[in-house]
Amino acid sequence: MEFETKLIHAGQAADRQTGSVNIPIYQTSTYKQDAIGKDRGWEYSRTGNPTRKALEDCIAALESAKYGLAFASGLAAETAVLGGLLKKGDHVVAGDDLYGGTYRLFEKVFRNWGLEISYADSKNPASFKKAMRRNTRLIWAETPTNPLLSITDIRALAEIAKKNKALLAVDNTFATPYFQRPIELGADIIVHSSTKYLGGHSDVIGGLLAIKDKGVFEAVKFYQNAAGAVPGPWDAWLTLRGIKTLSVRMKAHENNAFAVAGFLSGHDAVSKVYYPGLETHPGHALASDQMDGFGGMVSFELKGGRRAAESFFKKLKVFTLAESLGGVESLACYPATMTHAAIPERERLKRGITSGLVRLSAGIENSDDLVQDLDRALKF
Ligand code: P1T
Repeated sequence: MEFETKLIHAGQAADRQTGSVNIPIYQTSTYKQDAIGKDRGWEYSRTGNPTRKALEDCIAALESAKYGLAFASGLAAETAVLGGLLKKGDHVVAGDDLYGGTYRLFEKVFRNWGLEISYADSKNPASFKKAMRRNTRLIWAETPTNPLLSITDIRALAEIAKKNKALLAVDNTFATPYFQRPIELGADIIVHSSTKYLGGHSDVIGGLLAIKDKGVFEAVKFYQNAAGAVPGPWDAWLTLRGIKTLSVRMKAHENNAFAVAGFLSGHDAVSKVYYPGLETHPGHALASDQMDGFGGMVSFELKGGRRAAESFFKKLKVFTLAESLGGVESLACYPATMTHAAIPERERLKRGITSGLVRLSAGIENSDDLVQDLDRALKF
């Protein structure tokens, strides 16, 4: 089955009882058992729910994985990977450019649980190799990264992980499986905030995992049931509904991102544009190789720093100043005080998240309206 067809059909056969072409919302917490020890495959909705299962099967198919798991949020999915697979004293190497909430989870939660965590240059596989220790169990990478859109070499990290008997987890939230399927490049675990492009309409919080191997799946599935951060059936259904249009939306997001990145590249008020689709982006060749497109996220640096940013955000009319990304509407974000505020200022600046950095999520509106909005807002 081709990708666009999987979006509509994977995990979503017509309902056996009624023929409903959409998976019903099984809004139930529990299931009748016919006798002691005789259930019909479902016992309690924390453990399993048919609507959630459809979503889990769907993400597995989209990511070329065998197994899928759904969670109440992206961070709940991340927690299940670390909580289900690692124990005190284990070491994680993570890329240094990543969502601020992921950094906070690593630093403020899992470090207290006894995990060792260190960071490597997201752009440089040699830096990951150097950071490996005898007790390294997991490599963690976002690519493209949030918010600087750096590209990490998935094949190279997969090789490093394999040599060291560690697992490679890739956060594929920005690319989505439409543009990138890391398991095909050697990754073991795919992480998604389905709050973003997969859901696609800024109306549901969710997280998904796609997993290659049975043993890894079973450990994380055990954690999912034991810890319990599952999505309700309604949220699972909304996410499935969003996924159906992923291919048409991602093309539109990307077209608009190219228009926006092109406009910003020539602008006097802008000192730097981060978009992997631009030939000037240092990760462009690698992105062209390991991705099928470049996505809908664009970041840029304002020459005028925070004061310019304040004026810029105030003048926007089509872009909305808000956290999150990947919805049909265009959003603009100020990472330093919003999505990456959890990273201490010194660390943030070292990583390139400056007071002039703006992150845009190009929606699927008309590109002329987006460019005109930016043009107006950049007149200081
Ligand atoms: O918000 P949640 O569904 O828990 O997902 C967390 C998460 C994980 N991974 C990446 C790459 C993310 O971007 C996020 C959430 N990010 C934002 C809310 C944001 O505006 O960047």
